[in-house]
Amino acid sequence: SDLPHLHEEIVACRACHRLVDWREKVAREKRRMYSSWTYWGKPVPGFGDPAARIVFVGLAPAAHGANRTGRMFTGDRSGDFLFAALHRAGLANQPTSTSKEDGLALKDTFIVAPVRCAPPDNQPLPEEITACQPFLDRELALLPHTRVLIALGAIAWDAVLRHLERRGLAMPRPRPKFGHGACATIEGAPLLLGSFHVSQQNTQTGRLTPAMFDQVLAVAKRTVGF
Ligand code: DU
Ligand code: SF4
Repeated sequence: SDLPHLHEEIVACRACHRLVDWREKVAREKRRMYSSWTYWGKPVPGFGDPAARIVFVGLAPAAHGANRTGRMFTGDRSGDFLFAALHRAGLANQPTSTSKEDGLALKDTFIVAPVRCAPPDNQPLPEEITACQPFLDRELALLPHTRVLIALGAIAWDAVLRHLERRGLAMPRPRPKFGHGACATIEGAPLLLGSFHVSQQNTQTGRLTPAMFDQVLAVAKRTVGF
């Protein structure tokens, strides 16, 4: 299969009943400021440059962000932080991301997530992460130029490690531990970098600053020679 076919399959998925109910309820009820929008209300496929060497792994769509716009990190505060940083780094052609039709293009960069449907309280259940893992595995397998994986948060980090194990790679012992700035070299795998997630909870409290995020991007760019 190729990326467009995988994306069609992802968008049609209804496997997790709790998440299907939630994503569709949010899409029906909307937020007042987005009342003129027809919410996406479906699973969100990956986005970016199919030849990317740098691949971000997020968490899950935000209820009024990607669940509204249909594109990863598009239309919410997390995306404001992320795309501004990608633009500073030369990895995006513009610093903002508001809708699928806004002209945004990523360069050498792709964004995926371990969970494709918006979860209540931004918290997927373990069985939902498990149910969605095959989409992550398949999408990462369709990005053959990947040289750096950047996990945004511990859930992404763990999903990437599971993905690499499923690919048959030997996991170092002890198992690489997530942290901001963590770096795991696994034989036969892209370099794995950890960053705190770009959520408001981190960026508005100073737990994750633009400078801290730029540092991770700098390591990624240096690794691929961008
Ligand atoms: O159909 P397409 O031109 O391959 O692009 C589909 C979609 O992917 C478009 O919305 C921009 C994005 N994209 C990107 O961000 N970076 C690329 O290098 C190529 C495509
Ligand atoms: Fe399907 Fe993943 Fe959404 Fe669950 S989270 S319904 S597996 S797309």
